[in-house]
Amino acid sequence: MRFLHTADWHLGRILHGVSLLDDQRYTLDGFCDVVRDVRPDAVVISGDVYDRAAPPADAVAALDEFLTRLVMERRVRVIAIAGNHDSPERLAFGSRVLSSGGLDVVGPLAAEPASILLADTKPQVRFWAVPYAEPPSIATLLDDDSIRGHEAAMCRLLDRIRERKTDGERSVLVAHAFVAGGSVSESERPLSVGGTGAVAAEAFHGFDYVALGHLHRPQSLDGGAIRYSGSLLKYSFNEWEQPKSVSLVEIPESGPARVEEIKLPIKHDLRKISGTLDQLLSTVPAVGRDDYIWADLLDATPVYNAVERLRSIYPNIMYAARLQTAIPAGNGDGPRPDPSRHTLSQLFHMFYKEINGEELSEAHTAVLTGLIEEFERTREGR
Ligand SMILES: [Mn+2]
Repeated sequence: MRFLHTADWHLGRILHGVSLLDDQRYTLDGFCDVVRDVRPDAVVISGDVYDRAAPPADAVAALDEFLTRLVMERRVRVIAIAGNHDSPERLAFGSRVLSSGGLDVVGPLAAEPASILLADTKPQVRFWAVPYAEPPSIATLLDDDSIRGHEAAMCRLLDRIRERKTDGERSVLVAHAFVAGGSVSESERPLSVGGTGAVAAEAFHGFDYVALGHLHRPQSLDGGAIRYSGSLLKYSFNEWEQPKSVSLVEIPESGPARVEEIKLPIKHDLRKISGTLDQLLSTVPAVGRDDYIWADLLDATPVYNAVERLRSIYPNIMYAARLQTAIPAGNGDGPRPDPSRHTLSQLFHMFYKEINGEELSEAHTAVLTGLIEEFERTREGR
C-alpha cells in the first residue's frame, strides 16, 4: 500500500507583495503528474492547505480544481486535515457529502477521533486524522480543565485514538503539530506565543507512520516513522537552500514504512545572491534570471534604487539591501562615548568605527571637518 504525503500548500500565500498562486498551480500540476505516474492508493495533505483562514477566491478556485483533478481524473482517495493557518469550518464545507466521493476533509476537531479506513489496499490501512486545534478548545471539547498546552492536549487525543485502535491493523496518523527536535523555518507561524508549542516525539509512538504538517523543511524524526513532508514551495528566503519534495510512503504487510522523496517541478526558484551592486549589475547569469531573488549587497557605502536597478537583470527580484557589516569583536564593551568629554568630530569618528570596523579616511575626515565647521557657524549665527 502506497500513499503520497504532502502538507503546507499555503495556497494564496503572498511573499514580498507577490502572489505565489501561479507558482503553486504550476507545482500542483506537477503533483498531478506524479500521481498519474506513481498511482498511489491515497494522497494525504497534513494541514495548512490555505495560507489564511479566509483565503482569496482564486486560492479557493485553485484548491477546487486540483482536488477535483485528483479525485475525479486520477481516481485517488484524498485525505486532508486543517492546519493552524486554515479555518477548520471553512475547509470542511460539504465534507460529509464529499466523503462518499473519495475526498475526506477533516476540519474541526471532534471529541470522537476521526478515522478513514482504506479497506481495498494491501495491507488495509486506517488513517487517524487529528486536525489542528488550540489546547483550550481541546480542553473544552474533552471537558477536561487539566489539559494545558500542546503536549498535554496531543497526548490526550492520541490516547483516545490508541483506546480505539484494533490490534494488528496498520495505522497512519495524520496531524499538524510541532514535534520537539524538528528544524524550524521562518515561514511557519509559531503555535504558541512565548513557547514552542512542541510535543515530544515519544507521544506519537504506536503508528506505522506519522504524516505531519507544520514544519516546512522535509524531515524525518525518531528513526523515520515520524515525518514532515515539508511545504509545497519555499515560503521564505531562509528556506532558499532547502529543496522541497513530497513523500511517497509505502506501508508493507509487515515491517517499517518506507519513504521516498519526490521533487516537484517549480516555476521560479527562490534564492539569495550576493556581491556589490556593480558586480551584480555586470554579470548576467545564464540561467535563473527569472528566479525570485534576494540580493545581499556587499557595498561599503550606501546604494540607491538597488532593487529597481537589479530588476533589469532579475525581473522578479524581491529584495536587495546592504548586508549589515559585522560589528568588530570587542566593540561596545569599551568606555561609552561621553558627549561632554568628546568633540563632535571625535564622537563621529567613534561612531563610524563602531559601525564600519575601520577608521574614517583622511578624505572623509576633511569633508566631516568642513561640515562641522559649517554647522558651528550656522549655530553661532542664530
Ligand atoms: Mn505551515
